Amino acid sequence: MAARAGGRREIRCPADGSLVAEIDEAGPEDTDLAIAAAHRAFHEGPWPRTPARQRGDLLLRVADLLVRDKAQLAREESLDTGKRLVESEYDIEDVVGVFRHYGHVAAEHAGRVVDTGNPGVVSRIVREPVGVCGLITPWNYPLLQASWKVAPCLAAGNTFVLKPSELTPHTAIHLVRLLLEAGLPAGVANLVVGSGPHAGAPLSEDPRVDLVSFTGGLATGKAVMAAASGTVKRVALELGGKNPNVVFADADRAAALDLALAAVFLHSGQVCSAGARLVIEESIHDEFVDAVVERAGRIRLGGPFDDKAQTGPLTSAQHRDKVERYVAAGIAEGAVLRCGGVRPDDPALADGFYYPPTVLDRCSSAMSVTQDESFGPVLTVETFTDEDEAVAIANDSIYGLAGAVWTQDAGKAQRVAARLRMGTVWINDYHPYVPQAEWGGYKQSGIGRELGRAGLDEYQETKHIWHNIDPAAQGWFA
Ligand code: TXE
Repeated sequence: MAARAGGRREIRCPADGSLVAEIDEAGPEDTDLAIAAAHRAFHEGPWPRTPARQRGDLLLRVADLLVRDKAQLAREESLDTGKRLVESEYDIEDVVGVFRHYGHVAAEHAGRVVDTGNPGVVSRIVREPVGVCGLITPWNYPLLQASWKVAPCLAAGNTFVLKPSELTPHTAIHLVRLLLEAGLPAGVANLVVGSGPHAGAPLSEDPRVDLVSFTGGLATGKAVMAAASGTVKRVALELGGKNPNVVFADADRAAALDLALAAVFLHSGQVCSAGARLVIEESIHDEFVDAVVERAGRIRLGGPFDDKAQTGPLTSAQHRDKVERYVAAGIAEGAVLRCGGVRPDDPALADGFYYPPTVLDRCSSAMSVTQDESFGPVLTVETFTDEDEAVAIANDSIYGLAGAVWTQDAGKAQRVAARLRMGTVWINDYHPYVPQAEWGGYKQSGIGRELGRAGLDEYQETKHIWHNIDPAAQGWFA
């Protein structure tokens, strides 16, 4: 329905500033209506009481519809984000995988029976939906981040209000249409498209919302958590990271080099798990970093439909300004700029928010560039001389989302992986994930987990039902 708030917002493609669409802008009154609908659907509608197997079947139908609409969805995602079409296509395939996964596991975690030692008692632990969920998602992987929340939320029998980033709403709109086409009852899925402070903030505050799941920046995550405390909501947060990619001298150099570039420059660094800190053994620093710089300098920038482009623009002018300030701060603190660091002068890129792959060498954990998340194509380089120092540098962060270790010594790889305080550790790899495995952060990277079994648990309450089949007076106060 049209937004009551009455505002309009232009969505522009970050690759060239072209107008993608002008859409209604929701405000607090729209979010209020959406929460009311979700609340009604939860307490009066059929969805929470629908057998879990049927809920799973609906998710599998949604997966099929996503496959049917893949080309259109990928195009929408690329126009909103500016990312290469091929990357959007990969993203949609991942989204399909997430819906399939939760479609299959929806009925698997029904609970358990507890042995009370009394055959006259049946004691059961059952899993129930949490209630009305507020789902707030960012602009870097718009549909993928939404799927990580929407699929388990529905599998568990909840209703929701989804608030996608105001910069990238189109695939969320498309997804909600597909949910309805697949047969989701009215009022279960609700969408508000608007700014965080206006359309999003009520989701953390409203007493009718039982859970808020947020993916975005640390500062906003803290605000969401503080606002949610007023009604003691469940809170799930994924707040990004400053992720170390630790390379030992005995690593497979060709693979480590290749993945060190992909770790940080994929999607121009706008990835929560980006390997933005190269932590490298001093003895191979010169050779390895020279090669990184040489290859980073050859990465070709371009828009979504440029077949030769290898990465795209940043999401907005403000975000590019942030990345520029971050690089300037690093240089002022003593980092050595090895490549990038200035906007491209190619006139073909002039209307987009492009920023080149940038390498800052000779950094240390004391610098802001190794501590603050740039969320741009900026690699910092730090060195170590032994295993303990590598671990200490890698863990020297308020974040703990992900990291990698590269070595051909399996014992060393496992020792280091065990000592890294992060939710995901890759050994001799970077970036892969599967929907069966949990994703989330230690420390200030967040609270809770998405994906995997824990990703479903987030959306379930746990109830203990004690059934005394053969009651008898106890005489306690006889
Ligand atoms: O994120 P915000 P921004 C990091 C990255 C980036 C920084 C800021 O470092 O530079 O965050 O990006 C909604 N109540 N990440 O400002 O504000 C907002 O509308 C409720 C990491 O774009 O966190 C959007 O839908 N919602 C990250 C969502 O929050 C609010 C991905 C995320 O926006 C709100 C993106 C409020 N008061 C950025 N204010 C990751 N973890 O992957 C805003 N929002």
